[in-house]
Amino acid sequence: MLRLPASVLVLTFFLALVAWGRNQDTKIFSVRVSTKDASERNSIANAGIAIDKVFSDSVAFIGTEIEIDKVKNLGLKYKVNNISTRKLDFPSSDQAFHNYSEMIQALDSIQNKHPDIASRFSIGKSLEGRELAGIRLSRSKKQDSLPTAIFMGCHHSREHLSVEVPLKLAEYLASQYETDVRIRNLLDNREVLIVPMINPDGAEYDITSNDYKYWRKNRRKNVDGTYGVDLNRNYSKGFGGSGSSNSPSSDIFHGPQAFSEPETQAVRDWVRSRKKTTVLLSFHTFSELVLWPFGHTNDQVPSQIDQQVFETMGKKMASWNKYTPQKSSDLYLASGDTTDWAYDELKIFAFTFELSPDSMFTGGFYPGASAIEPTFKANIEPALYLIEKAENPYAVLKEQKDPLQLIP
Ligand code: 0X9
Ligand code: ZN
Repeated sequence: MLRLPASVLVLTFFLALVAWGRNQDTKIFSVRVSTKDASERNSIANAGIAIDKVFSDSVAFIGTEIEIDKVKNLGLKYKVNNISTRKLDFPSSDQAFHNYSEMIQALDSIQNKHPDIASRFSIGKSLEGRELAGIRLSRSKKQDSLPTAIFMGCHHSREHLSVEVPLKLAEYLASQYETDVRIRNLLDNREVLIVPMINPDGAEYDITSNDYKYWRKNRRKNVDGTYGVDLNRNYSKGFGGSGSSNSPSSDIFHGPQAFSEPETQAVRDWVRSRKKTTVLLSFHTFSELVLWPFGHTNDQVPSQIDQQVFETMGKKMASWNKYTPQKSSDLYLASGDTTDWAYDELKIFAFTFELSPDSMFTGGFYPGASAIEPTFKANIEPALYLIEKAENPYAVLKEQKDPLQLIP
């Protein structure tokens, strides 16, 4: 029989207890921490906490007693509100949201109704074996012959609204093709690829009981018995740097190495293979922000022209959805996200949108079904703009030269 030293057994027991606690009766708190500046915000992110909302004088996040202890140790002032008793019910009150199988059915239905322009595809499988399904919208049958725009949702499981917006975008584009000249023109001359649920295992887990679980990561079983890797910390650019954690129990655990997860591997291989991709949008919630790279460093992207393209496109899109446009790192540093990788490796103009609501006091991750339609509507024009500009994102710099501001 294998004999282990007592200290190892005690440690194992302790870790198992932490893991069990985190996954069973863990109390969940909404926490508001006073912060003076970006460096205090970064110290919180560097403690392994996933910041959900940045205010001028504070930040807010959802966490457990573990995260509250971390804030205590940083010596920052904070207020907590226990939200674990709040009952929320995805199946009844939030029925309009799509669970995994409903999302698949919705994609099938778009394809069945519009076979000439819509076709389903898969970019791979999640850790638990769910198909990572997408829909391709284009009049052209020939793959990789037209400028391509990519939209993704739900890297973070509790951000269910980030599934609905790209799904509705797919339905909208397909249904308007016959009647709307602008949409027809776009789909005749572009490929639009939409994968609404990058993290289906986490999304399903978040709704497995009648209480939402505030689950963010995927469902990887980590070496210490805790669950989950933060998929938006698992890409390679800046992997393991500021605003990510090497502690498996952290909500911003980056995983054992870059692209350790099947979901991020699938995104990587798929995006790499679609050589005509020039623009990409990864939907998240919440805070109402339009973000662009870099997020892992305060440095600008190396090309000043590209930086101007990001800023011009970001601000233009924000003029329609009324979100706040900013470089990701101005919010807080976070390393290993989708957009830093996509821009760095493939020079794709990649954006993150933090959708509605604007704060946790107006619904946070669970704003209710009434948020779906207005949030989608606010983001139609930004999405069409991205698709339009996929042909040559650099052209936005010429259009910008409008000293009399005649262009609306
Ligand atoms: O932290 C994230 O992954 C994103 N926010 S969320 O609340 N949806 O988790 C923001 C990523 C943008 N990147 C940086 N802020 N650096
Ligand atoms: Zn997110």
